[in-house]
Amino acid sequence: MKMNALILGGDGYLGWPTAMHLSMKGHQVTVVDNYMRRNACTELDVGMLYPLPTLIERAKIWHEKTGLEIKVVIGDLTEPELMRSLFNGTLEYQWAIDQSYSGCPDTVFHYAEQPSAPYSLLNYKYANKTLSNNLLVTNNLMFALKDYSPETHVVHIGTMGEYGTPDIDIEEGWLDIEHKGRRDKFLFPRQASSLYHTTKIMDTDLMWFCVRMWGLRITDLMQGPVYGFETEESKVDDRLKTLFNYDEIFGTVINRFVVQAVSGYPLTVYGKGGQTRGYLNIKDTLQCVEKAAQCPAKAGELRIFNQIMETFSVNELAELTRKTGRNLGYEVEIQQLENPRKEAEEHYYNPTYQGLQEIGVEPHYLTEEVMASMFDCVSRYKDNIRHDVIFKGIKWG
Ligand code: USQ
Repeated sequence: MKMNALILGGDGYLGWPTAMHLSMKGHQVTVVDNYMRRNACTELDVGMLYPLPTLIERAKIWHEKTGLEIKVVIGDLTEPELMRSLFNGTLEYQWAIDQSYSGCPDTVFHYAEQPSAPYSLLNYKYANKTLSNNLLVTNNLMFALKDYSPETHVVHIGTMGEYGTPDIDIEEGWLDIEHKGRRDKFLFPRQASSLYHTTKIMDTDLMWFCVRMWGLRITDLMQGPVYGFETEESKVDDRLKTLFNYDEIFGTVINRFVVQAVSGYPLTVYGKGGQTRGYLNIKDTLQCVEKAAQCPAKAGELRIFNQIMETFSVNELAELTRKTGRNLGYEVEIQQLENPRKEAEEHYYNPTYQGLQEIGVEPHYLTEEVMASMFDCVSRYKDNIRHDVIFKGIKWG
């Protein structure tokens, strides 16, 4: 069934690849973004691996190469009227072949959030930006749905970091509890280790309230750190590759390690390196959101999946990077830095993550071959790599 898909945060690391992926599958796609991420990268001078065309330029390139249309709206979704215009048809597209309103979306992919834990703890101003952006966008979305389109299914990107690292197995979102002889089901206990992750907990609570009050249908995907940047659709034209950060603020650990290895910077293992997380290839993010959209949550359901494919400790990732690099002729060193974050460095970690595979997701795993292809891609941009942005030691405390 063809979707009318609205992607909030369509310029981001995951939003743009999702837009191309759904467009290629024949779905109608509209993207909205205010360039928050790009502007933050410019403001904080973090650098990117390669320059990026604007969202409008990317939509034009996509159209030239495939004949397909991704409609573009540039604007700030913390403005309630902009959010509402997407559902009541009063919006203006900044770029579209056909300027007529696509109609009320049947699926919203909600990525429009400040995604970095270090950014959220730079100082109180960035903390405020993270809180206000993430919560206002979600709240504006909830009210727009209630008022115009309660049947629309929302696929929201949450984070595994909502759960923290408890000393018990992590379930998929919910936990059955027996207390003094009675049983009930609750959201799995959550305890984030950054302010950014805390906004995601607040998102979940907000969405759960709106599901209970207004019968909305929402899938919340608890995603782990994502790696990679090439997808099937980015092969259409090199300029369509997603943005790629390797700096301390916006880069995620696997992407950072590959860049560090290619450029001769010792791998930055924080603390003891026993921190274990669930990881996934960017190609699997696309599969997960698509499969979740194809079998939507029911009205009045907050459905939660843990969106990871395998777990690694930081030390295991560093070792894999060193091994892959050495086999490709790079001299890769590992350094243990004093951990700038407040997090457990040795801990129990046993999350459940069957749900997405049960609805048809087929995992790509992080093998040496997969990592070697990342080395290959990153090495093409070796001259752009800036060592000064790799580690500044943004502290939690
Ligand atoms: N780490 C290092 N060295 C580095 C960078 C990171 O040892 O150079 C460690 C961190 O201390 C942490 C782990 O690697 O223990 C993962 O760090 P990360 O920066 O890759 O990921 P994180 O800050 O947790 O956030 C990322 C995304 C975020 C997403 C989250 C999923 O930026 O949007 O929600 O991954 S999760 O980690 O499961 O919460």
